Amino acid sequence: MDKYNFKKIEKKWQEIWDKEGSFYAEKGSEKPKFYPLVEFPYPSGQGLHVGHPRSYTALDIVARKKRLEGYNVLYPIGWDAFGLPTENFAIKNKVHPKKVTEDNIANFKRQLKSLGISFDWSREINTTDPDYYKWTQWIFLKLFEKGLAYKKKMPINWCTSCKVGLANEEVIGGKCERCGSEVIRKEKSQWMLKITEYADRLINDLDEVDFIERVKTQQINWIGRSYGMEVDFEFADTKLTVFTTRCDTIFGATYMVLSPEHPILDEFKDKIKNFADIKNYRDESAKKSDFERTEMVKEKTGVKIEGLSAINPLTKEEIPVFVSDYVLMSYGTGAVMGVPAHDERDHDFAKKFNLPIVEVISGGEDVNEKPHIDKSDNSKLVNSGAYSGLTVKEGIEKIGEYLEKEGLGHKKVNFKLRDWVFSRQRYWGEPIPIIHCEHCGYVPMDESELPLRLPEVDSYEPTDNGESPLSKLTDWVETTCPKCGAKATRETDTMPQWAGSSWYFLRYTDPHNDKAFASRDALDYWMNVDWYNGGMEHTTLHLLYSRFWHKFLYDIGVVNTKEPYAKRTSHGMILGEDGQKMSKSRGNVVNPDEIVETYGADTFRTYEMFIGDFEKKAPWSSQNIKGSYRFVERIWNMQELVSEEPSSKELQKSLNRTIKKVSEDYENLKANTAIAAMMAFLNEVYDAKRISKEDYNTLLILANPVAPHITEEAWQVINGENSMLNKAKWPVCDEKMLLEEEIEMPVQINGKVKGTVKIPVNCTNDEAIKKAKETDIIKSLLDGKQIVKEIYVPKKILNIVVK
Ligand code: ANZ
Ligand code: ZN
Repeated sequence: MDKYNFKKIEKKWQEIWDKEGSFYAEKGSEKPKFYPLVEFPYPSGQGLHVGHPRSYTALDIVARKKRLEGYNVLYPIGWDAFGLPTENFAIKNKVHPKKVTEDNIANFKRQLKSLGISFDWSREINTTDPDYYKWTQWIFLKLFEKGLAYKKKMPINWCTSCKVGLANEEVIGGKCERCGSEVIRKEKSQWMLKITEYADRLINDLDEVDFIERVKTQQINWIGRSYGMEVDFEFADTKLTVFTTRCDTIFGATYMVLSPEHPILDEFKDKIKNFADIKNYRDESAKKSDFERTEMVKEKTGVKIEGLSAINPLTKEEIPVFVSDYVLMSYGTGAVMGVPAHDERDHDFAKKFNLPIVEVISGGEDVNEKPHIDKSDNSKLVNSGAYSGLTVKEGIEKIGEYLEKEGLGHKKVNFKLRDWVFSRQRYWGEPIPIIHCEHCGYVPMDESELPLRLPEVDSYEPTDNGESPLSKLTDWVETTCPKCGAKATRETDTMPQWAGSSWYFLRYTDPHNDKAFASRDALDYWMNVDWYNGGMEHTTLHLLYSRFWHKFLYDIGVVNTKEPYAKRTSHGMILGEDGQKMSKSRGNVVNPDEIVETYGADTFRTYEMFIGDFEKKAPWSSQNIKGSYRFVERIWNMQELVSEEPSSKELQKSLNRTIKKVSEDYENLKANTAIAAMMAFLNEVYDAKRISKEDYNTLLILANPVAPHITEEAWQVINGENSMLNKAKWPVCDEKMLLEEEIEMPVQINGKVKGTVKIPVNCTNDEAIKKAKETDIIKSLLDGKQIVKEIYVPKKILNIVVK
């Protein structure tokens, strides 16, 4: 037997799989399909991170198993390649982003191939390829046609360093998600996508899919559906409408607060005595992000409006009106009623401005000290006229009815979710196929003109005025109106990085189609994605955006499923040896290339799976990876024990048990315990010093999804040059044999273990007790004693109480 030589073996099999197209999904197949999907990577300059293969290997295991079970499997990969890091690198190093992207992709591809993941490389896609983004643009035109893409001047999150507008999702803790710089508010005309129109369905349809609970919860919270009321307060000679989820507390509304951007302020600027102060305050708040205005500050600020006040619609009392930045213009109506006794923020504000705090919900402590937030039935309305004594729930209902009857308010559902800012003032993105004409407004390009190619430019630096670098290309910008033929200009903003990934799973089903983004046949056969694994950080961005696009495509009748993904799981992060997130600055980054070089891909894959529970984060250990190497090596060395004789009965049973365990665990993302079971089986084989050829083959198949190269090679050594494991059949566990199995059960006398007895797993209680009493030790100990009681926990333990 040759010594285990992973370098030779891995190279050999990767070439064979490539040459034979062993993992290409079949076209026009009669087989049942299985479509697993991993988030396609952004080809960054850093190359593959050891975190990537955790997800890729986990689904590779399922993909490989399903193929051997007779499924037609589509396990695709591609490149999500537009975006800022590439553009920033290009600017800094004066290389074209296209070149940077090509180089990075080549490196990623080499790395992925070196891991032997069974991707269907014939379906590789690249979001920056005009043949691909043609369809991204096409979908945009459809959105535009249906009124779901619109342009709006609005305050956006502006990164002072990247000089680019960011979606709310890209602002983390008031800072730019990419560069960590401060994010301010800036007015800019932006393309927007009406994802809010889908808010309800994006929540409701979660019932139809098998997503892990924390993904569902995060999406629901992000969309943030609130049932409440809009209520009118008299203000000057007009109405001021607030949004409240707690109309039961109106009797406790002792003041009102407007967002600094509220338009009514300008409307009444002549009547507001201190309008200059308010304007100053507004300018100050404009510098803050929503996060700073709401989440970060405990200390409230604000300005009281002098000269105008409001009337509480139920108490009819006159109440002061303030302007404060804890109220956001982008939520509800941009105005709130202040109920300091029962709302934390209002309480802080009332304390700061010395406003009356009136308790209207009983059951708490002194509301002057602390707001009483409880909404359970223990809390009852007080100081609320005829409504006093009602529970909160009843109060909301009854006061709501009254307000509706009097025309003072109406029910309203609000969402935290905002429309999606779909413009970027950057170069490296999909051009937006819209032309602006002075006479016709925004005019879509004709579909037949797509793709609208990204023009070549000499410099991709963002302009100082915040316009896209494309705006400098006069020749490209100036065009004619498709509608009236007049002189017109092209849109110079590009799409955000999330565009290409919002539909890529559809393209994989038919990636070379130039008539449609995918043929209807291919979509009907392959969709939905059966299983999608990806990072938790994508739950509120990519996962939500792509569900939105898919639903839109469903609505216009070009896909036939409401949801794109039947199942969603998520992997934990792999940390550095020090338990910290891997990063260049910490110097704790593990390079996959080095691991493959030292131990081989099979060991790397095994270790990535064996590192811990899939959903949990786990620190890398350069010590523990040696254990994985040993496991792989022992599978190889076992060739020496292969014999023409059958394996012992014990070993056969044990293998049968292993088949069951491994098959189940693989499908439940528990490759770690599957590997542990195989390790235990290896020990038994080495103890027995012999395994039949047939059983060794079975072991090779079981281990193949985790360690595909070595198992293929060993298979060929055992079964001959022309035999290939990837054409074998997945073993099925013999349930009958499982029933024949015995378990060893401890037997106690008066609570002390005196011995054990082997009982068949499927025996009855009586049989088990009888068998226990017949074993030599127990029999002799029972001799001459009187049995008082037998306490039997089936198959776990038997306690015989004697006198
Ligand atoms: C009175 C009240 C009394 C409120 C009380 C809460 C508790 P969710 O559940 O997140 O939808 N609100 C409304 N519009 C706002 C805005 N633009 N900026 C900041 N806060 C705003 O929260 C709804 C509640 O948030 C509303 O109900 C309102 O305060 C506040 F004991 O009205 B409430
Ligand atoms: Zn025109």
